[in-house]
Amino acid sequence: MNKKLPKWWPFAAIGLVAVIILAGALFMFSGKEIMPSAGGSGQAEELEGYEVITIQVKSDGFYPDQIEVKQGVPTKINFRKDTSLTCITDVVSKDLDMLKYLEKGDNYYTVDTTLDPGSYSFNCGMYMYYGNITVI
Ligand SMILES: [Cu+2]
Repeated sequence: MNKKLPKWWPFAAIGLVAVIILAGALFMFSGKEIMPSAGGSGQAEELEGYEVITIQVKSDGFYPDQIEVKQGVPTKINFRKDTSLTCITDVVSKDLDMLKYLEKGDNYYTVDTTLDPGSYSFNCGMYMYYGNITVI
């Protein structure tokens, strides 16, 4: 009990704890990355009763970049982002007054059912890639 520990003991203990925490953090981080795209945002989206149109967000734009939405039909657009290797971090639409940050995975945008028929354009936050929603 009274046996003296070496002077450096507290530092060794702190170092050991730091290593354990770091290893734990790394493990959790990699675990998250490995997990098969669990949606990213986590929260389950209510899709019941909605028409869902998926637009893939890729490194070189939106696929497809032209979609049609029927007026009055509850519709959600899923901006599906399967890669981080794209500069498209958000979708912007002046026409729709929309600004949406894109998480990795599914990103649902609910279309206003009262939109007038017509053409509504959207683009990436950098105004590099464009797409169009036609309400019919
Ligand atoms: Cu860009």
